[in-house]
Amino acid sequence: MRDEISRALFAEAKKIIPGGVNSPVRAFRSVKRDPVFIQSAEGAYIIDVDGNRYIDYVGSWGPAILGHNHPVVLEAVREAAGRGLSFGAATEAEVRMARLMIELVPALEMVRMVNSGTEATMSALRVARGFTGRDKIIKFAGCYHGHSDALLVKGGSGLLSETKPDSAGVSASCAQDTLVAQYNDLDSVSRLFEHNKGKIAALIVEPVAANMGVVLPVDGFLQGLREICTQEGALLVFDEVITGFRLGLGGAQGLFGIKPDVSCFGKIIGGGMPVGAYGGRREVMEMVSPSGPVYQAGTLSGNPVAMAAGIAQLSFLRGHPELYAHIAAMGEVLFSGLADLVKRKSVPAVINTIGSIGSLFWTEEPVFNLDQAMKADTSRYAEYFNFMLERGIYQAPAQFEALFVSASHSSAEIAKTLEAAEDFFNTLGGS
Ligand code: HOZ
Repeated sequence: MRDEISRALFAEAKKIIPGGVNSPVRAFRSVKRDPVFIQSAEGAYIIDVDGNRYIDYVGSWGPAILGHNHPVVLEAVREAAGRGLSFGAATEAEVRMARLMIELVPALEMVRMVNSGTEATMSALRVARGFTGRDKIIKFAGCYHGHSDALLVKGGSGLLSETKPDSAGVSASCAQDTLVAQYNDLDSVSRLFEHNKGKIAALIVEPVAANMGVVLPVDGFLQGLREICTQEGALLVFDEVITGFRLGLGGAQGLFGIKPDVSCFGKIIGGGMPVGAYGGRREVMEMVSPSGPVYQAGTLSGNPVAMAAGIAQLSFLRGHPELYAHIAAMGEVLFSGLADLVKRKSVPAVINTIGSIGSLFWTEEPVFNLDQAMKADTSRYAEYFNFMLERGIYQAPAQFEALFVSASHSSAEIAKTLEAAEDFFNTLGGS
């Protein structure tokens, strides 16, 4: 695999961009090699600046659910861009987008567009505090909700490749109201509520965790959270930045039949453009300025080109519900194929999957929370990643991330991926 141009770009980037990248996981540090720089993408493939072509299981970390550069999304972007890139004023597209999301997600009565998942979760919690008049929030170890100060406590994603899952630069006062529970452990949640009676504004959760690798909620976990929050007068906030419009049009909340008070979205709803959104019960959302006293604003919020991309992608998904069956079927072939291989080759790994997302953890024990995820052998993941990359398979460059299958992946790509994985497993000297 050629990588001269990527290497040269990285050398230059490191001089002028912190770590050479604009988001830490992209630096490939945890897979112990320099990153490849991407030049273009089409369907299920991405192509780097050295001309290497890979089957892509990152999909821009989720947005590319239809595959890269889907013609419908691309055309909508071109058309909107022709009419102006940004107005900083209200547009019809924002109304259409809000209407579309409200029609598709039953728990949404009102929605506010922002520019990223980080903004969505940060704003959702501010609203929860404004609504309840309480300060504290609960999050789960290993769940990642973007990089706002109060949420960079025991975070997932890139933080798990750092020395500790917290960030420098977050003041003690910002973090003191963030309480941390164990994923899939309702007792740990109840204890926090007991010790902080009447003080907890909201509990935020990834209904399927996908930033410590994919970790599924055990039976009754999400329902239990719903009940505790209702009982304690706290808002239940679902971070559906990854699962929204991926696990079906209704997201994880539709799949598991839970109605959160507030939901956060990003990634897919922007069709590849920077978009986030938060929404929920009318009485809660009416707290947001200028309806109510909770301030939140943005020059590029509801940007017309971004709205066009999001509307095109969501409308296409709504018009083609069979796509969900297709991506879930492709996910099933991939992840059950990997699970079969793991068993057949006696490889020390477990597969966690739901629909079109999944993770292979290099550990033999089941993974239901961060402690179990952290037992994974990250050096083995690095070897696996590098082997697969050489074979033209682009996976998440870190153990604690998800793999994403898109509507553009076909059996041919999955078969090639499984073949490469089998060859890697053979190098491990199993049966
Ligand atoms: N936080 C993303 C993974 N969960 C990575 C974002 C990026 O590097 O683009």
